[in-house]
Amino acid sequence: MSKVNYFLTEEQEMIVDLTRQITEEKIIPVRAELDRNEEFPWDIMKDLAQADLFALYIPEEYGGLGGGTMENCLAVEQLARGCIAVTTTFAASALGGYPILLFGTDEQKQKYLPDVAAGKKLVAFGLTEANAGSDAAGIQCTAVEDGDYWVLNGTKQWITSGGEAEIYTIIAMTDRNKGARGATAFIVEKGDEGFSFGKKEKKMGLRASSTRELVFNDCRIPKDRILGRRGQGFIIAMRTLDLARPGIGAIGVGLAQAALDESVKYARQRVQFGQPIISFQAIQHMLADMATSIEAARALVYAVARTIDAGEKNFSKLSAMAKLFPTDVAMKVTTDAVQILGGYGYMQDYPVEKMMRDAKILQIYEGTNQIQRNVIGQALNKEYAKEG
Ligand code: COS
Repeated sequence: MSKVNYFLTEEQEMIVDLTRQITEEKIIPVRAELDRNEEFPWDIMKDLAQADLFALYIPEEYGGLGGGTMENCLAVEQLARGCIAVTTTFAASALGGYPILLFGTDEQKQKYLPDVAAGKKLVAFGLTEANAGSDAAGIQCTAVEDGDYWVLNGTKQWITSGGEAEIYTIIAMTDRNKGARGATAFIVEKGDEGFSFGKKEKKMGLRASSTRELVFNDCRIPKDRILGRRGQGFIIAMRTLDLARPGIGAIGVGLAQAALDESVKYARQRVQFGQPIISFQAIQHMLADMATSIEAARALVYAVARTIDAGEKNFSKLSAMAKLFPTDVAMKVTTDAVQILGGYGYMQDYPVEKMMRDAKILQIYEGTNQIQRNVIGQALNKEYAKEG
């Protein structure tokens, strides 16, 4: 098979091989059942922990492997070829861990990251609320100082791995009248007084991942659980999302690739009008567009991931592009895959039905694709203003 040479290092090739193997042996055989039963993939999380994959993005001094965005993208791309509900559960722990990694004190990193790296504890990221989705600065959950404690009140909605994770990075308002500058980030632990979980959501796709409400009812946490400075919470959330979004793009690439693989296999063996349907130009052109857009998406994700790892500080626009394009590609490609498989594609007997249901979330979570376009558009406006 002719492949683009992305000049991966030996270590990166090993990550691809390892995650590919886990996908084939552990994820693909159970994905339909996990989806049907809406079952949290604990067994697979244990396999990923055993393979040291939770350690990928964490620095060595905190028990990690010291990998970067590129390594993370390579891993999730391969896992996403199997099931993006499983992959999202894995990736959400990195999303939850980034605020600690980026803004935690050395003590906080020592306390939390080794268990996260070992896969003993999952982390969840809590920003979204019922009335604050795209408008992330509109959160209403509050945190008030009370002696040696912070007291949290309010709810967070649609939190990935809610109830299953042990550690939660939460953004709450400490100064309501200051808007985005009035938010602060905190670490909350499962079992903290006044912290409980709401109902598990029923979803169109991504059904093996747990999506729940977090409820803070006079939740008291020690003062030293603040992340960064008071008022820095919105920036922490934005920087976290900037770092995580290329990973969502990589999940889109993996999912789209899996849908293309199924489509080519099917088109080669499905006979209509006396010949395999791949011999019809209508099908060939669809497959050609699918393959070309996937390769373009992959190249973009890898290029942005490498730019981030090379130390670029100002990457919000690039990161938004690396989320936007591949996830739109994933929606289009999985929809076309169902079309190529026709009636069979619409049935649960083939995996493309789940792939199309799952793909939709990629255009919504970690910032809708409309928000990504806003981020890109606003960055362009600023950049060209600077150039005069
Ligand atoms: N990195 C660092 N700082 C950032 C930033 C970033 N990526 N994005 C914004 N900021 C800063 C701005 O510079 C501004 O700082 P000053 O007050 O010092 O000027 C402040 O944060 C507020 O920025 P802005 O006015 O652009 O905020 P908005 O309320 O307009 O919101 C969007 C900006 C829409 C981009 C933001 O709310 C967003 O990303 N929404 C989507 C949220 C999301 O992804 N949710 C998914 C759920 S989490 S899985």
